Parts: sequence; C-alpha cells; structure tokens
Amino acid sequence: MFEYAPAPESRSVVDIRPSYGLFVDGTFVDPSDGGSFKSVNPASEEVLAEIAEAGGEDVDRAVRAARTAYEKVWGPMPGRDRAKYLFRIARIVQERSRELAVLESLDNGKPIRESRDVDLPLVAAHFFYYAGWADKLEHAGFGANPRPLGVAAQVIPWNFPLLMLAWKIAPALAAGNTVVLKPAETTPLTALLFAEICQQADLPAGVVNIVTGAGDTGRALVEHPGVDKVAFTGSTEVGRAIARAVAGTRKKLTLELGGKAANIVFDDAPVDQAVEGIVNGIFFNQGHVCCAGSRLLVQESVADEVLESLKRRMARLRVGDPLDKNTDVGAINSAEQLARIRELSEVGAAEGAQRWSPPCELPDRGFWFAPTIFTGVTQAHRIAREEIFGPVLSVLTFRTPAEAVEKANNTPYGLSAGIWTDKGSRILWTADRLRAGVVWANTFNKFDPTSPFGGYKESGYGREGGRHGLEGYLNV
Ligand code: TXE
Repeated sequence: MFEYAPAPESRSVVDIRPSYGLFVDGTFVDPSDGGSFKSVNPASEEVLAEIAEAGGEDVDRAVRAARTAYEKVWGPMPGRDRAKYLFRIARIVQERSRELAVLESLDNGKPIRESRDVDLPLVAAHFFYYAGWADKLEHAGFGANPRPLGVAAQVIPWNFPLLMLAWKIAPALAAGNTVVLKPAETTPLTALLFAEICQQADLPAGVVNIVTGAGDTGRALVEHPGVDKVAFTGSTEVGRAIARAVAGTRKKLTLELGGKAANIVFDDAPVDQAVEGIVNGIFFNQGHVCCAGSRLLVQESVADEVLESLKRRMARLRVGDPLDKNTDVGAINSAEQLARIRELSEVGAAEGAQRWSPPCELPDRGFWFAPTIFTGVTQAHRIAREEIFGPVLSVLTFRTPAEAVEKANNTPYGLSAGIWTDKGSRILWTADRLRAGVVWANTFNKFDPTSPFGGYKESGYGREGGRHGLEGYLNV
C-alpha cells in the first residue's frame, strides 16, 4: 500500500524495513486510510523508511485494544508476573542494544557514542528498575493497595526517542496500566523496533500499542475519551494545548516541557573540570536536551579564563557522521529544528551579542549547525530567555552568589541547573535557592532511573523516574 523506498545498505547490524505499519493489539497493521510519511536520516537526508500515519480511526482501534488488554489481562495480572515481562524486555533491549543504538543514531542524528553508551544503557536500566517495583507497589508508600489508572496515552519527542519511550512505558506497565504511545514524527523507528521486542518478549497483545503520525495523531490520542492518563514530553506550547484539551475530563496529566538551564561556574571551580561540564551541558546530543545547560553563568573574575579554555576545547569537538565513533556532535534532527536554531542565532547576533564558533567543516548534505557560543549576553536578549534546543550557548556573567541565583531563576522555566565550585557549603546554599527540578553539582546531564525528574514553572508538572515516577500511573 505504500510507495516503497529502497532500504539503505550500509548498516549491516540493523535491518530497516522499507515500510512500517502501526503496532496495534500485538501486530503490525495498515492504517485505515493508507496514509504515510517518510522518516529521514538527518545526517544524509536519505529516506530510511515509509511510516504509517494513524488517523482517528486507528487511534480508536489502539485505545480499544489497550482497554481490553487492561481489563482482561494486564490489570488483573499479579505484579510478579508483570515483572517477568518487564525483565524480559530489559534483557532483550540489552541483547539488541547495538542494533537499537545504530538505528537511533540513523533516525535521530545523535553520535553513536551517545546512543551506545548513554541512551541504550539507560533504556535497559529503566526497564530493570521498574520491573523491580511491579511486585512491590504496596511497599512503595502509596497505601496498602495502589491501583493502576487504566489506559495511558503517551506522546514523546524526538531528542531521546527510545529513552523517552522507556521513561514512559516502563513505569506505566509496572503499575499495571496499558499504553498507547505516539513517537515523534521524525524519529519513529526505534519505537517500532521496540514493538518487535514486545512481540519477542511475548507481551500480551494490546498492552503496548504504537501509533505513528504527527501532531494530529497526537491530538486524537490525548483527546480520546477512552484514555485515563496522558503523559507528554515536548514543547511548552503543545504542553499548554494538551493541558487545555485534558481540562475538565477525568484524565490525569503529567507534562515535561522545555528548559533554559543555568550552568553556574564560581571562581573557585577547577576550570578544566568546569569546561568539560559546560561542553557536556550544551553540546551533548547537539543541545537537543530539555535540561541542557544552555545559559552559562560565569563569575566575572574568572570569565576570561573560562571562556578561553572553553574555546580551545570547542575547537577540538568533532562534528560529523553520527555513526563515526569519534564524532562528538552529530546532525540536527530535522530541517525545521535547524531553521529554528538558525533563526534564534541570527536574533542573538542582531540584538548585539558576540557570536563565536570554532572553524569546522560541515558536511554538504544533511542538517548541521556548528557549536556556537554567544558572549556579552544580557537578560534582555531573546537568546537568554528562549529555548534554542541546539548547540548554542549563551554566556552571562555575575559578581556575587546572590546575583548568580537571581539570574539563574530569572526564566519562565525550571527544569535543571548546574553548579561548579570547590566549596560544599556553596553547593548547598545555591541549590537551596534554585527553582529547578534537578540541580547537578560538579557534573551535568547525569540521569538515573532511581531519581525523579521534572520541572518547576513552565517546565511542566509531575515527575518521571524513581518511586515518584510510579505515582503518575497509580490511584493511591
Ligand atoms: O515539539 P512538539 P517540536 C521544544 C524545543 C523545540 C520545540 C519544537 O524548544 O525547538 O519544542 O519542537 C506531538 N497534541 N522541545 O515541534 O511539537 C509531536 O508529534 C498532541 C522540547 O518537535 O511539542 C511530537 O510527538 N501531540 C522538548 C511531540 O508532540 C502533539 C522536546 C513533541 O512535539 C501535538 C521536543 C498536539 N496538538 C521539543 N502537536 C523537551 N522538553 O524535551 C505535536 N504533538
């Protein structure tokens, strides 16, 4: 039914099919109206596969399948049996992690070193971690008999396609819910491979359903009356639209939205270590990270030294082929995202901040943006306030710890922050005053399934990860 695109040859470890259907009730099915879209490799602009686009009827089918599975199989199943399935999924993810990592880098553009060493280990860790909770819910501090909510509608973004899937699916299933998940339209492939893993694990049909498509599919899913819980990660704008759509219904909602994190470097911080943290904070995953350290706040007395060292370090970053193990910065995920980054970068320059990038040759095809810093940034600049979601750092300075805290908190967001200092007392003093869901001290972008993650203010509400991550999927 689709127009078939040739499967690319080069990646021997991963077998990409020319086209993919929707995963509903345990099998791959064609969309009711035959619609489809293409998934593109952002590093080469070649088409990877043709993907089915789910319409309202397909979403309805998926939600009904999830409801039946919830009522007949998954809801009544003892926790210890649900745990067995989750452990099985975790082990298959580990066994197939090379394949999944290559596919993630092809579809998303992130360096293979990151998908292999960060994303995939964390995906497996989430399934192992929540498998461990499935038979212990009555000991989780939620009362004697916490009950699942029912059918969870989950909409995820493209920056960590498989990891966001794991953050959403693992706790939902552990708590006894069934799921209809919609991956982002630019990165559907690892979710579809995950559907195959569900089959391989003999997960009962309908417990996990994957509907692919863009915003319209997402809207149909979150607005479906058969849904009990909505979990969304993505832009603040869409998060607001979803909150409005869910208002006045019985649905529970968690939102994980944008960020504009401050990475604060005090004058007593070891410079080399701080520079590594700044680089990791903003150039990891091309800066497509909701908790990216996109605002560097550096104490005035050490600003020159830190910036010189940062520029030297940036000159050594290798930008290019995501599948090359030496690559530090991969491709921007889509033409749309590249246009957004370019636009804000132009705004930064036009508003008077000084732009700097190391000399680097970018490939001719694909979507690329050189690692960039802006100095001379003030709070009035848009690049100090708006999420760029790319490899672009805005540098501001401060004189006193109080001024650092004031500037760090001067944002509508509140997802994360970083502190670099030699003084333990200063870490505690500062962390206490930062209004952010996560504060890292002398490190950045560290994630762990045992830790709750989520925001203050316009970064959303609810927590994912840890024991708190279960709470969003239970009636307590
Ligand atoms: O996000 P969208 P986009 C930020 C980042 C980025 C900007 C835009 O600043 O530049 O958002 O990215 C689905 N009802 N973040 O446009 O549109 C959509 O199909 C239901 C931060 O990609 O929010 C996709 O699956 N679903 C962020 C998902 O929402 C809808 C991660 C996210 O897409 C929908 C991504 C609707 N009306 C972007 N419209 C983070 N916090 O990590 C779209 N979708």
